[in-house]
Amino acid sequence: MNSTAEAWNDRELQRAATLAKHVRSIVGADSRIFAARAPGRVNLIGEHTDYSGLPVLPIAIDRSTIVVAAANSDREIALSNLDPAWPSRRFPISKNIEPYPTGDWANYVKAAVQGVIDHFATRGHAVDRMLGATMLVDGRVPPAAGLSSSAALTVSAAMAFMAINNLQLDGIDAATMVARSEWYVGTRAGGMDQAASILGRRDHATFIEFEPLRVYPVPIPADAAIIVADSRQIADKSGTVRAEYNRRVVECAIAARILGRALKLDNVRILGDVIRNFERWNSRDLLRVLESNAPARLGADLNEAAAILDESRSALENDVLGVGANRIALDSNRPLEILRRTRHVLSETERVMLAVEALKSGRLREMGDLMNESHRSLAEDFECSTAQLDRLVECARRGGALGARLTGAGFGGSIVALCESSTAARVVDRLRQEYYANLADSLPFEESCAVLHAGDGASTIELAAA
Ligand code: NG1
Repeated sequence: MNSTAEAWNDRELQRAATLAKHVRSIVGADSRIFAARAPGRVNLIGEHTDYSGLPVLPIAIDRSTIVVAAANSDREIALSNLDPAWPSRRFPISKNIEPYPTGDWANYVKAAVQGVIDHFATRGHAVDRMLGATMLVDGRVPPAAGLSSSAALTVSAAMAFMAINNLQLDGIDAATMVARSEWYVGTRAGGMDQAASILGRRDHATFIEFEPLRVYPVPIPADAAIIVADSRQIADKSGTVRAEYNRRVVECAIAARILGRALKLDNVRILGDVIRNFERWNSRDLLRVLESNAPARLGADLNEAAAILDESRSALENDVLGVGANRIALDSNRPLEILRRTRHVLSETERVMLAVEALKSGRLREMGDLMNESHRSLAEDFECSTAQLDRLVECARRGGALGARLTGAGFGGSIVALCESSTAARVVDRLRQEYYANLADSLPFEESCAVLHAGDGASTIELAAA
């Protein structure tokens, strides 16, 4: 993983120095101090595809979380945050770290530490020899806005904990290790956020493939500008949004199994497993197979799905809902939308492949069209847009954006818009006048809507003694 200071700008180095001063005042001036920075991300295209093991095209953004850490002798993580809204926490290092109640910010750090422990314990490192850490966090990725502040926190905390314990991993292994960290907090997320945060590259989008994880940087044309605008509708991952998200994970998994059975493929769990069996495929043909083997909607009690798959319902439940504390609870009053969700995921995958080519050859208009189509598909088939997100997207397009779409899980959060650099100011202005001017809150506009740049992925440095 990147361990040079190149990825740090002066402001970030300054932030790290400020954090280090606080940490030294706790642990003493002689301690070795490490600083890990991890950026948030914005996804250009490839939404709700990662947990099906299908590709995405995000950028790491130039907004980051920094964790400064020093070893302590208590075998504990003593955690605090520069922002007093996030209370200090302290927890012991152990093989199985119990999560705090749902919604506690420190669960992301617990997830990170647990991820590192799991990874290295299975490779012969004794957990009872791992050192504790005093950690101070400064997060500048806006939370609940679709910019993956949670991945920025998890990645920076994992890297800081690794640095304290002199544990090393390359970027791909680190991204694989932390990919599942959101599972700890109950969201069945794919690995996009962590991979983008770790493996992003300045001025490039990152084409990410899963299983196995592979990344390819795609240069962003110099005349392109990327605008991110927060709807200010909170997409709170610890409540209903998590239930909606996990529901879609289940819908996609059931569709994959039905396709796998219909096509006589072995070991299919996710839609990516289906596609990896074919050198060439297209969404239309696969949707036809799905349509002729299952109704478009299935009962949420999984009886019908189990009958189609010729499996016992309890085995299917254990497979797709999971077992234990984080088992997904489905609202049984609504049917599972098998066909529409699959139509989104497969067509989105086709769009991602086209988007990579469009971006590579500087065809911004085509890239914009693909983003518009992605939004339509997310709104109509995946049903994860909201009236606010739709309005923001419309405003951006009216202002001259070549394309605009919701980014992240949706159900609130942000949109991303692509435009020519020369039109960026006009688009931002339009959003200000048509969307933000009508909002009742008094949050500064600049915090919600900005031109963002693709920045470097995460890295760790050791800070010189005071
Ligand atoms: P956001 O909403 O930005 O956190 C979520 C998932 C991603 C991906 C997108 C949808 C989490 C932490 N991340 O992103 O893995 O599935 O939704 O493409 O849930």
